[in-house]
Amino acid sequence: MGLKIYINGELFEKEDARISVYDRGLLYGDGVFEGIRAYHGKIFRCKEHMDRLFASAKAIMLEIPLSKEELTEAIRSTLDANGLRDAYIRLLVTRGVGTLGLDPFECSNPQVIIITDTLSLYPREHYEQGLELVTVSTVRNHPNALNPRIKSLNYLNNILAKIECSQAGVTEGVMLNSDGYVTEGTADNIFIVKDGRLLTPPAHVGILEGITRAVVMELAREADIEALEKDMTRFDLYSADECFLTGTAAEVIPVVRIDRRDVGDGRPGPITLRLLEMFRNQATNNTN
Ligand code: PXG
Repeated sequence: MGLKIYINGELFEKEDARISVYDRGLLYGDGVFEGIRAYHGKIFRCKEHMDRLFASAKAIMLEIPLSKEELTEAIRSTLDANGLRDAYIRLLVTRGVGTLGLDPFECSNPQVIIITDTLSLYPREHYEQGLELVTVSTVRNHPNALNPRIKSLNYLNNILAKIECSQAGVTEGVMLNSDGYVTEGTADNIFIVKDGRLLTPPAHVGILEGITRAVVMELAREADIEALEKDMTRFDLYSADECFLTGTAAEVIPVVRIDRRDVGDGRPGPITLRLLEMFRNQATNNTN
């Protein structure tokens, strides 16, 4: 039996799961989404993902037709229908079918889609050897244009950055904002360690406030590591002792080289590895 996809309360076989070509998610990227993970049958930080989805939807004046509880239940039943316990969950809400015009108020049939699938993990070498990054020339969306805090279905800003990474022969990159401040990776938040302190860019520079990012901040404090949000430039990356990225799929992934400069001694750092271990324990011990 194939994979089952949830669309508006019904389950469809993957091949039969279809959305209209008039859907505004397709026509304009008009919608919001979440990337969530289940570990051992439990949805990791479900409340935080629901809160972020509803905040994104509110920002674009999109009314989600289900409550947070109903959506959570829909995710659970989709996981069950697919017999998945360790999974990647993609939850989308589009504004639905409208006319070809821009006006969102012509349209009132949001489409709720839940895809649950097996997780494609990053190769183990990435964790053991660490990633090489470049800073890309594509500037992160300006918060006054399309705020990166909104997890919208329009990811072209990030995709353009990802193209630059591929062309530079690296897997990930760092995006700066229009003032040159470090924002985040293409789909991950960034952290550095400097003189024993953990630093990450604040929301106002233009980032998606990652759920993994928040968990790592909590874990650092538990481990008595000072953790704070701070504006940083490329200089801060180049002179960092350690660096890592965080995200639902990646968890915590060490960075060892940035723009051809070694980070610290060019190997995954001790605080990075400690936080990765703490994160995995927390995710798999179901204490969230
Ligand atoms: N920044 C951006 C721009 C993101 O898209 C994160 C940070 C990390 O957030 P979380 O909440 O996951 O800690 C994301 C994550 C994927 C994938 O398949 C991930 C994201 C988007 C699209 C694909 O890894 N978002």
